[in-house]
Amino acid sequence: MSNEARIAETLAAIDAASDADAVEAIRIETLGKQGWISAALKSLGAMPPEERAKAAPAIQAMRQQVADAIAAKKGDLDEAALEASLASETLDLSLPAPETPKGSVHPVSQVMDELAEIFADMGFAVAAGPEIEDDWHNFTALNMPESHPARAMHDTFYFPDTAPEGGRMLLRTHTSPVQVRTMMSQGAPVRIIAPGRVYRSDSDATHTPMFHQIEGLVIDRGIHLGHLKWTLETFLKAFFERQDIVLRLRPSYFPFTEPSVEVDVGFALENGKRVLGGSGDEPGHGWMELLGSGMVNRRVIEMTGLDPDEWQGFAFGVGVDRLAMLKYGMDDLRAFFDGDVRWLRHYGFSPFDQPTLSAGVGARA
Ligand code: 2NL
Repeated sequence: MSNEARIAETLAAIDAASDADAVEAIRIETLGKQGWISAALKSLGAMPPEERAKAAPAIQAMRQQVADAIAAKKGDLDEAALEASLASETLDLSLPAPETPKGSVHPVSQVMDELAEIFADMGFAVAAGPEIEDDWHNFTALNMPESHPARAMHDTFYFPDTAPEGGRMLLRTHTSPVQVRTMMSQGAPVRIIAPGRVYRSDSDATHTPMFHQIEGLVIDRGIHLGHLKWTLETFLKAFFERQDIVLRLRPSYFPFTEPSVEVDVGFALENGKRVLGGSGDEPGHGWMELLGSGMVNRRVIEMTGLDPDEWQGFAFGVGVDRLAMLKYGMDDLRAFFDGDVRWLRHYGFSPFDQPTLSAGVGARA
């Protein structure tokens, strides 16, 4: 068969090929290592120069013709395959996408965020400080000297080492040392809340060795009990999202405040459950102890380097875990720190549900 006839046959076969495999088989027969066009090209090498110059253009042209035809056919087949899949496959955009796993916010974090939001609106900054403290900042500066009986009440976790200045190191038993540090470093006036972890060697159904506290401190000129009462009332109404919260202030004792005031809130019993709101003196109502507070003891103001005749203040402390339990109806404190994700799924809050005063400070279910 002449080369021309073979080429015509090859081009017809390429044209007739129905898939990529058939085209590939033709390529191997012609342009592959053992292909007949490759062999013809190789045979040029054995020819004398004049003969090669005469024969080469026709063979090169054959090679080019076949290569072009194969490339064109492959392009056609690819395009046809794409058309076919576009025609047969469908993408259902109405199907819901697989859900992205979302984390949730721990109730303690949720309540701390709510408190920060409420107090920010009253001009309070959030202060933080070390959880490993020294004796002086945790006790002495708060009017609890070495021998003070109130130190024993705190069930303190002590470290074996002592601070460079000689005081013992401990896990803070309250966040008050944060306030002491703030008064000393920034001076007066002060308007802060100090939320955080605190530690006491205590463990039963209502006490965990680590718990969360938030303390508030205002130091300014002419601060009196009225400011304390208004601040706590405004805070509790915003936090519990009820305007009918009624407070009862009772005399109490803390070494760091004088006078000291225990604050109770009125509640009603509804179906055996305590619901905050209304006076505790109404029939069927009661008072529940909620937090401790008072006017900052002048000895504390003095020890932080301020003049107690110029600066006065109030302070309060409240358990964050307890606030969370009251607001969101959790009944077991220990579950807060078990790390059981089933509990978190039940009580955890959406990270996208940020507390704001305008949209409501409480988490929506
Ligand atoms: C409670 C009582 C309280 C304070 C904390 C405080 C802090 C400074 C000065 C004076 Cl720097 N007082 N804090 C005052 C009164 C009570 O906490 O029962 N907390 C759960």
